[in-house]
Amino acid sequence: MKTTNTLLAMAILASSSAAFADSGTTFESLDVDGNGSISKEEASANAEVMAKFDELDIDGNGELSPEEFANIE
Ligand SMILES: [Ca+2]
Ligand SMILES: [Ca+2]
Repeated sequence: MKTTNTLLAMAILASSSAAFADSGTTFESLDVDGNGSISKEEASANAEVMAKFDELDIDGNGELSPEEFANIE
C-alpha cells in the first residue's frame, strides 16, 4: 500500500501546484521596478497574468494595482 500512498501524494502535489496561488507568483515578484503597480511589460513575465491583463485592469489605466491583481486568485 506504500506505493499507492506515494502516488496519491504525488497526484495531490501536482494538482495543487497547478493553482495560481501556489505557483510562487506574487504581486511583489511581478512588480519588478517596485512602483506599486504591474505594467503590461511586467505582466508578460507570467502567461496567466498576461492573458487576463485587460480583464483585471478594471480602471483601464494600463497597469494593475494590488487590488486589481488580487482578483486573479
Ligand atoms: Ca511596476
Ligand atoms: Ca488599473
